[in-house]
Amino acid sequence: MNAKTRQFDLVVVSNRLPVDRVTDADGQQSWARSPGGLVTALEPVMERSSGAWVGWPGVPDAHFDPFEIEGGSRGGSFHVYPVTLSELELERYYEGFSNATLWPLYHDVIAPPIYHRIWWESYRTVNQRFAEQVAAISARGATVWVQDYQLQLVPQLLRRLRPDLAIGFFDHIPFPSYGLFAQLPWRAQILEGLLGADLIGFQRSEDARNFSRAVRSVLGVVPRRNVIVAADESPAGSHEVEFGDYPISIDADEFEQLGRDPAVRRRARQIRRELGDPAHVILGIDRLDYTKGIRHRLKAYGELLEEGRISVADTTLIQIAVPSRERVETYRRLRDEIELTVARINGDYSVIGRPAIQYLHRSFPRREMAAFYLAADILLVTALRDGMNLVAKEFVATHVDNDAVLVLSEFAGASDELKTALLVNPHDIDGVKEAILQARDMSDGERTRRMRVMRRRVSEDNVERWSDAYLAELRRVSAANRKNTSEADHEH
Ligand code: GDG
Repeated sequence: MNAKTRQFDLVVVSNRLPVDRVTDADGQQSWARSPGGLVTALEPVMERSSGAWVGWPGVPDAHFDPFEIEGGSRGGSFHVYPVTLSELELERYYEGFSNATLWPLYHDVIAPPIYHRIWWESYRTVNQRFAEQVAAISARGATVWVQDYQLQLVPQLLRRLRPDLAIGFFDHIPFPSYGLFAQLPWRAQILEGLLGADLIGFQRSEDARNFSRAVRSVLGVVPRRNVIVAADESPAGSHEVEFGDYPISIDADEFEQLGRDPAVRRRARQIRRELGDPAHVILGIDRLDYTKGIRHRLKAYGELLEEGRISVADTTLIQIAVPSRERVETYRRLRDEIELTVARINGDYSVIGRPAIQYLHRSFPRREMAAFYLAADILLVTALRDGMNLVAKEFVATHVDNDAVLVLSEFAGASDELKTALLVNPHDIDGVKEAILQARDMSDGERTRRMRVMRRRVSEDNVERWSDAYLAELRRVSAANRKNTSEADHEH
C-alpha cells in the first residue's frame, strides 16, 4: 500500500516529531530518532497496533514525505507523518503563542505572558493543519493521542472532521489556577478546543482541579466530579469528557540498567576524579528555562560559599544547562543572567583545579547523562513550576545503590510521588540552603531509607504503565460515547 494512503489504528500527535534531520560526513541527509521518554513509552503500543506519529520535523519551510523509522531501543519501527511549518508560523505559532504566551501563563506567569492576536491566528491555523493530517491517516475508530499545550485546539477540530475517533489529550505542563488562566483573551476557545477530547490527562490532581474550575467559570458548565458534558455536532448533541491526573514517568528499567552498567559507573568515577575528587558533588540538570529555578539555586549556593558553610575544598556544583528556545528573547536574557552569576561565583570562590561551579551549556548523550547522575551525591531540582520533572525520576532510578539525596521543589509535579525527597520551596532561599546542608550531612542510613522508597515508586509507576493506563481509560470512555451517539442516531 502507498505510505501516503495508509490508515493507522493509533496516531500520536505532538508539536515536535521524535526524529531529527541529520547530515553525515558525505553530506547525505537522513533521519535519526531522538531519544525521549514519550517515544520509549509509546513504542511498544505503536508496534502492537500499527501506529503513526504526526508532528513537525524540526526544519522550517520544508516538505517531507511520510517515512518509516527503525532502530529503536526495542528494535521496532513506526511511521512518521511530517507537518510543514513555515518560518513565519514558527515565529508566531511556536515561539510566539506556544512559548511566549501559553508557556509563561501556564507556569504561574514567572515571566510575563505576551498576548498577540496575530500569534493566536497562527496557532489556530497550525492546529487545523495538524487536525487535518491526523484525520487523513486515521483508520475508522482509531485512537488518537494529542500531546501538549501547542495543540490544545486539535481535539475539537479533529472531532468535527472525524467523530468516529477516540480522542485523547495529555497536558505535559501545569494547568494554571483560574486567576491566571482568566487573563487569556482566548480562554473560552482553548477550553472548547480541549473539550473535543474523550479523555484529558494532566500531571497532577491540582492541574485537573484548576481545569475543572476554569470550565465552570468560563463556559458555565458544571463538571460532575471528573466528567464534563460537552456540546458537539453528533446526533446525541454532546459527549462526555473525562479528565484526571495521569502522572507521567520514565523507562525506569533503562535507567536502572545504566546505573548498573560497569562502563557508566567507571565514567561516573572518572568525572569525580577530574573534578579533583571532592567529597560532595552536587548536580543540577535542566533545560535552560526560567521555570527551572536555576537562579534561585545559584543564589542559595553562592550564599553558602560566602558564609563559609560550604567550601570549594570539598564541594563542587555541576550545573548542566541544556540550550533551549534560543530565539526567544526571554531565554536569551536568562542565559546572560545565569552565566553572569556563574562567572561571579567562580571568580569569587574557585581555586585552580577546584571550580565552585562546573557549568556546561550543551546537551549530552543519554549514557553520559546517566554518568552525571551517578557521579552526583545530591541532585537539586528547584523548579518554580514544572509539570512533572523527569530529571528527578531519572536520578532516582539510576542510583541503584540508594546512595544519593534528591532535593526537590514542591512546585514540580514529581513531588506528589517522591515524598521522601527533601522537599523545598525554591522561593525560600534560606530553606534551600538548609536543605543543601541537610543533604550533605545526611547519615547513610537515612539516605538509603529515603532513596529506597522513591526507587520503588519510580520502578513500579513506570512510563509503560502510564501509557497503558491512559490508553485503556481513553478506549473505555470513547466506547461509551460512541454507544450513546449510535443510540441517538437510531432514535432519529
Ligand atoms: C516537559 C515538562 C514534564 C535533558 N537534557 C538532556 C536530556 N534531557 C532529557 C532528560 C529528561 C528530559 O530531557 C527533560 O524532561 P523534564 O521533565 O525534566 O523537563 P521538560 O523538558 O521541561 O519537559 C515537564 C515533561 O515535559 C514530561 O511530561 O516532566 O514538567 O516541562 O528526560 O533526561 N537528554 C539527553 N541529553 C541531554 O543533554 N539525552
